[in-house]
Amino acid sequence: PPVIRREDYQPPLWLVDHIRLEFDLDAHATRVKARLSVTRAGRHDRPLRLDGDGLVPLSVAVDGKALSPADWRLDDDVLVIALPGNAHEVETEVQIAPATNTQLMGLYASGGLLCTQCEPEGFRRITFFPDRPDVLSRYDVTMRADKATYPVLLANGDPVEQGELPDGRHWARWVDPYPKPSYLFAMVAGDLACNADSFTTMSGRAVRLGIWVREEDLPRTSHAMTALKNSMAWDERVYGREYDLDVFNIVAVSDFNFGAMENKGLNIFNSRYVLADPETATDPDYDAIESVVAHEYFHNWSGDRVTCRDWFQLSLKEGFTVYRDQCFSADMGSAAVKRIEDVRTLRAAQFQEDAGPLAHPVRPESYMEISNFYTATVYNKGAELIRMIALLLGPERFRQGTDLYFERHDGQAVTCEDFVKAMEDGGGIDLGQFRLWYSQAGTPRLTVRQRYDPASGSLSITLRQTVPPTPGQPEKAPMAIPVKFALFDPATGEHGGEELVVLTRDQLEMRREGFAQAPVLSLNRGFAAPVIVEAEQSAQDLAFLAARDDDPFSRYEAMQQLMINGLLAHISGAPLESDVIIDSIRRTITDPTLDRSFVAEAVRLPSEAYLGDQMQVVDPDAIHAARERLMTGIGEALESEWRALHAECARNGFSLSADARAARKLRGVALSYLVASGAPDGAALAFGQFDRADNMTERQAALAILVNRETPERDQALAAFYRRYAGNALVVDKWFQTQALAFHPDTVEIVQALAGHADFTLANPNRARALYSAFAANQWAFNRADGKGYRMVADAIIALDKLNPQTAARLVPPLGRWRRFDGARGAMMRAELERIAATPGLSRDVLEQATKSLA
Ligand code: B3K
Ligand code: ZN
Repeated sequence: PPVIRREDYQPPLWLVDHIRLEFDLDAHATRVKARLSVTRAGRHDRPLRLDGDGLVPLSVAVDGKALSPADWRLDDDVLVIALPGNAHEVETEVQIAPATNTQLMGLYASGGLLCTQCEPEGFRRITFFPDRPDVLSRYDVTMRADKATYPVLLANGDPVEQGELPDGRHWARWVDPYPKPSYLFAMVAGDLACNADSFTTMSGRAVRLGIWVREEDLPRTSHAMTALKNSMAWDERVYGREYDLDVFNIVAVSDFNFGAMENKGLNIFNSRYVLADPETATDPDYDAIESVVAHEYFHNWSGDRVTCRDWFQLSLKEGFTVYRDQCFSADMGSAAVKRIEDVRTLRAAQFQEDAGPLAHPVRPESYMEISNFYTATVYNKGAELIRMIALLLGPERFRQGTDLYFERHDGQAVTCEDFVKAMEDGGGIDLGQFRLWYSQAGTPRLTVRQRYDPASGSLSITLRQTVPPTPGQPEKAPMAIPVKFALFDPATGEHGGEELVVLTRDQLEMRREGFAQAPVLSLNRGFAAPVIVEAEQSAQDLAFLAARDDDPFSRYEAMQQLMINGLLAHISGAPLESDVIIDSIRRTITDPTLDRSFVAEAVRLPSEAYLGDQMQVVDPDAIHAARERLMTGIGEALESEWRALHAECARNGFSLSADARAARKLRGVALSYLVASGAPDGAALAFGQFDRADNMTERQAALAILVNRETPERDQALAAFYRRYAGNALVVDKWFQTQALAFHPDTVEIVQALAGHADFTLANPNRARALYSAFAANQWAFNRADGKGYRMVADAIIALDKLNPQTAARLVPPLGRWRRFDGARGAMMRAELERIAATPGLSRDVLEQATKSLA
């Protein structure tokens, strides 16, 4: 497959000012008529080229006259028409079959619905069009369909007309006044019920809001609606951005490749990011709904009104919008805990990506298949870049920068460079060197050396940065890294103020005076820069920070580092030193001033995968054994504390208040330590919580603990859970996922058996991910020494690729981590990648990921 390069970008030769679309909808045979008003851009004599993907023109007409097949040609999938003048009306007609569209790109069927997904290149599966984000058009869409099967007809923009047709059919016309790229086109037809509400914007306009779901799901939509209204108010308050159409609709569908999609005025969502009630959704599910609803809504400005010039600029909208949704969630709940969660996600997904064969810059240079670049680097590292810009500018100047960006580029398709320039011009700052964050891949490493001189009472700190080589980038220039730090006086527990320095060269030396004894350094506070810090801090200093640091992220970090150091030392042969860890945990869980949600984060052990990331060669068995051992030690030493907490955090009656949610979270952590302690009543306690819970958070937490144990309660709970929720797809996904994530020696065989379960299907992305993505994230099970885990995932990739290449390709990166493991495991992983790459008829999506992973 050809490689597309950023440097080859050429502006479009033809523009489409307006498009009229007419759909005769039918699951098996949908007719699509398109009428494009095209204009020649600049002086050239090149033909019009309209992208298609698997389309055959039934007719082609120009300015009302039918063309003979001699007057157009198909160049691969592209429809090429030579046009004499500078402006023409071009009409095409095609027929497509949504029911057999298993890729879930373009127009497809999900449940009884017909719906669309066009980003990034799905519109060309619906009609012939210059399917690139820098061609912006006004859309006028007419839908015709059987009224009984498809009573609701939705598209972008505002509804303008509707009516009845003979034969039980009806029609609706939607017009979107805002020019938009084709990737934002959307349409839904089906039997849907509506949670209708309204929002009055800051200028006093009333907007009709609708969340459209299957009738039986209607009671589960109120949380999403609240999140939507909060998002609308937040974007007005924080960014001065108001909604711009008379209606805003969200539709939930059960078959969806991604989380959700920001189509103009008609967001289409994976149902897991819409539906929630206490019985079926956990607290993290509630949070995810809030943040995805906000994310898609925020795209209305950062994405739709100002969009991307080309797909290399994807982070322009995604990094910025992730940053916006992170700040929104921080404002809605605990900012401290939100930051901890976001950093954990960044490290788990993005740092791993940056350290492997698929590493790429936030603004990539080339791709074979753009769908493979909807990555943690573009999204989450992209968000960290915006966060650093916001830090460097401060809140007021950052707002001046975003105001200028929206004002200057409204209605345009622009680049990351345009964003940075607007920040410079609006905020009054030079971001020259900072731009390297967009072009250089790899996670910078920051090493810290401290020397305290008791005679002069001074401390010298040396910061050094290195950026590791990544594919195609053997050498790196030093980055501009903002570093926030504070120096604590161990005697008073106070520091003399937080400082921000920007490291711009390889090395920076600083001297600070006036310390009667060696101060304790709290570094990269708030995780201000997305870097790996290597500071050799003593257990004593870490324990001090874990107890005293006033930056909650750094306090959490110190605790985690204490645990990591203890575990890594034990893995390399030292006895397990758990006393300091246990003392710190004791102090944390008994500190009445701390938010329980924070406490739960701080006392949880680092994941096995994160421990693996700290090792030269990941040893999954040793990591698992050491972590379990520490878990047991902490459980035993603090058994009565855990028992007390577990009882104390129980609540009568469900509430979504912050306090109730924090209690549920800490209760789950207490239960996990209690069971790990080996207390004889552990399994019974867990089963009791499972059985009596009046909410999914506690039930699921107990189930996730029980699946790790060889006890009768394990099977009892799994059976009861399945019986209770059979038929609720989102909860059945949890049932699959919890088993795939289990610490159980037979997880490979269990997952294998689940793949044969009557409820399992590769055709539904949520179900496929619940089993295989979860399993591949289970470091101990996936990397079992016999290689069966690798083979199973490779088989799944090959099978899924035939149906849905995009979702199949997302399973490849775990196998691409082969360099991180011992020779035997690495060879087996490579062999599976080679087998995948050699499969005949492989998609471009999987081919790109497999071949790059082997390199
Ligand atoms: N913009 C969509 C991405 C969908 C792409 C699918 N390959 C989701 C989001 O980031 O909001
Ligand atoms: Zn997005």
